[in-house]
Amino acid sequence: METLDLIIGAVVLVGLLTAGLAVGLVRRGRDTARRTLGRRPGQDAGGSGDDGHLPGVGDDAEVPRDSATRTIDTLPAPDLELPEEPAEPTGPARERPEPVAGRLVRLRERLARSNTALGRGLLALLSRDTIDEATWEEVEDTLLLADLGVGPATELVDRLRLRVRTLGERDPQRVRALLREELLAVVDPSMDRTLNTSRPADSPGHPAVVMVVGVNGTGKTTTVGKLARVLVAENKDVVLGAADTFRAAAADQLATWGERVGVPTVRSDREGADPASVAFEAVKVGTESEADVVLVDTAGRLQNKAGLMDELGKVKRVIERTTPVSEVLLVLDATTGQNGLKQAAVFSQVVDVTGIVLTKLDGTAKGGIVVAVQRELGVPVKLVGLGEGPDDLAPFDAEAFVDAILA
Ligand SMILES: Nc1nc2c(ncn2[C@@H]2O[C@H](COP(=O)(O)OP(=O)(O)OP(=O)(O)O)[C@@H](O)[C@H]2O)c(=O)[nH]1
Ligand SMILES: [Mg+2]
Repeated sequence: METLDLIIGAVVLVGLLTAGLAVGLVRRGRDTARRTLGRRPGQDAGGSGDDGHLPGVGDDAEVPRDSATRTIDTLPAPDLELPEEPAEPTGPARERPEPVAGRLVRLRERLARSNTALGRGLLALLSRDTIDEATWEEVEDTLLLADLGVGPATELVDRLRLRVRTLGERDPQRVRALLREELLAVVDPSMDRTLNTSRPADSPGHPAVVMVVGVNGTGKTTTVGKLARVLVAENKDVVLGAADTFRAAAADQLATWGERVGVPTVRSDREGADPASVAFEAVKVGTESEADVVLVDTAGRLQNKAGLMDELGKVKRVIERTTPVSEVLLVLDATTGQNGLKQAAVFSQVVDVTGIVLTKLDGTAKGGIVVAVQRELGVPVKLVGLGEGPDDLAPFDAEAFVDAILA
């Protein structure tokens, strides 16, 4: 009897030990699987309570170990190629400018915000049951209010009159299509709006030079900064020239734009230095460093200050002792309306403007100025400023512009 008791006791003990071992193995395996699957890149492989899962019913707390079973010295060295130490950053972190391609969408949104009133107004007038003389006058007034200018407004009204008369059925779709066509014609999609920033073929070894001119506060420096970013996004090497030597702050403002995208700024350390020599030096630095483009910012000046306008002419002539100027961009503030046109004409006489940059188009419903200024100068609008943000500059596109107005 005693022997039997002993045998039964031994069997029960062995049974319990086996069951305990089996349960322990299953749990361990489950925990290992969770740790492996649940780990996110960069997460601690030890799963020290931060491995993305909460303990469930039946999970044991891990028994803390007071000493490591293996030290780092006893672990075999992994056979890995370590990446080289990154170089110490020397300046402020470089920004990555937005690619130019996606900007058109934003152009449309920003323009639409302030210019749809024009489109809606015109569509409403042209969709009236009867269009009489008074209606046509209203159409013309709407165009003039949007700064289209007298010439283009009269021309557009005449064309619309003719076409509406022969249109027959005036359903909204047809009226819209007709208006789109006629607006597009006055904005002129045939103008070449390419910005010439390629190294000049007729001046080998030299960078393209872009001069930026205009009256005070129109957005010249901002435009140079934004344009530098556009060019950097296109992988071009850029040098900035701070030929606004009136105030040291002007060169600082420009240099800050440059630093953000790793572009050097050539400047004078003396306030009131000769802007032409700064521009000359910038082109020299650009040539020596084999840059693609040199952007020259100039001081704001009123078109009726003869001395200052002469100085601007000199800046251009001095640059051209080295290499031709590829582009002279006149920056106009769209909110100043017809006033800007008078300035534009005088600047054009002095420096032969090749393209217009219309800034602050985000803050005005007077988008018609695009048409007026192109007519006045015979020079295309090449870029538009649509805000104070660093990438709020977009290439102008006639179709996108008209579509934004009629949005
Ligand atoms: N909303 C808006 N503001 C702009 C735009 N472009 C420039 N600005 C603002 O206009 C102001 C003047 O810009 P600047 O670039 O300093 O003008 P500037 O022509 O260099 O001025 P001066 O050198 O003093 O003649 C700044 O506050 C800019 O942020 C634009 O497209 N939209
Ligand atoms: Mg400036």
